[in-house]
Amino acid sequence: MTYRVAVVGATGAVGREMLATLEELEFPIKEIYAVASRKSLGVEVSFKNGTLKCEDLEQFDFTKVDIVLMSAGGDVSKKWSEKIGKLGPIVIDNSSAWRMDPDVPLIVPEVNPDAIWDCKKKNIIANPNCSTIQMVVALKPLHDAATVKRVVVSTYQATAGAGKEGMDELWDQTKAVFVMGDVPPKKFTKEIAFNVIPHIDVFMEDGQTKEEWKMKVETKKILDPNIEVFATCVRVPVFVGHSESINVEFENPLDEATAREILREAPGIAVIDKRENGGYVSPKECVGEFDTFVSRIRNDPSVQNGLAFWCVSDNLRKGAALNAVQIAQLLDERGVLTPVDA
Ligand code: 2RA
Repeated sequence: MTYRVAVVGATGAVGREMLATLEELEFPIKEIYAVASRKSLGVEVSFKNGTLKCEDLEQFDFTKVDIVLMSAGGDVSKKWSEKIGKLGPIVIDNSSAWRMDPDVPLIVPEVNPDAIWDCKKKNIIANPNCSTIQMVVALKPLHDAATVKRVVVSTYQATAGAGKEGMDELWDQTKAVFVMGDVPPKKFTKEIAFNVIPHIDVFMEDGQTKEEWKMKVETKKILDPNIEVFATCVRVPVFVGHSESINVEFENPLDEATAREILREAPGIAVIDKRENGGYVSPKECVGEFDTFVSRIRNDPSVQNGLAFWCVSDNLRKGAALNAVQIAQLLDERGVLTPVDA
């Protein structure tokens, strides 16, 4: 069984990773199309041993595909996803546009695969925010074992989360320091080179940022509405790979050795946790990897049934493209779609 797939936003950092991930996971493709805004018309993007020429989103005939992997930002998704869904294909959208819509499932395949059938309401599935995905992949097996009550998380988010422009700003400002030049902040609110910025996405009325709010509401929707989450999201001068320091309070006792064993067995997780120099994973080592890495697992005696750990993942892969392609695999495995040659 093979599928006709369109990648919308194919020239962006995540769009390119989506194409690379479809190829690496050998997703069963009958036809593949690269789609982008008119300004990218004709731009070539790599796929397998060749290239695909980008087609214009406004002109593309979506009735000829089964699955649309969409990574073109919230405004484009709001304008297009519902229209495309009505034409027949299932849209897997990487933006925040549909995540909290009650008629749109928000899916991390290791956590809530059964929500896949809810996609039939609008033919849209939302891909969660990158910082939420890696956290819920790690929390899920621990929640099954001891019931998570409350999570306090601080993130260390790479510039790739702000797209190619974010990475370029880090690169240009870093180079400028050595030639005594000046590259003023554009994508970020302060200089990102040799700095950290405790601000991602817009501020909300209560003082939290939208990125912090997303971690809370998305965790509730994906994993359990009873879990309380308090997040502080920080941009750091890293190109790719988000890191998180996660403190969890459980309903029931869970010691660090048991937690380590549970995480070792959990899907999508690799535990690297040696208490010695370098016996943990930093963002540089997770680039291009599919797993979410967990290190520094410790009991937290400052609270009853407390556990702390460090969690690192490639935000362009599991945090975006890989999770989207795994959702497409789930559609295939569960028989949600009728493929073209069925
Ligand atoms: C960021 N979470 O890192 C965003 C990307 N989805 O800015």
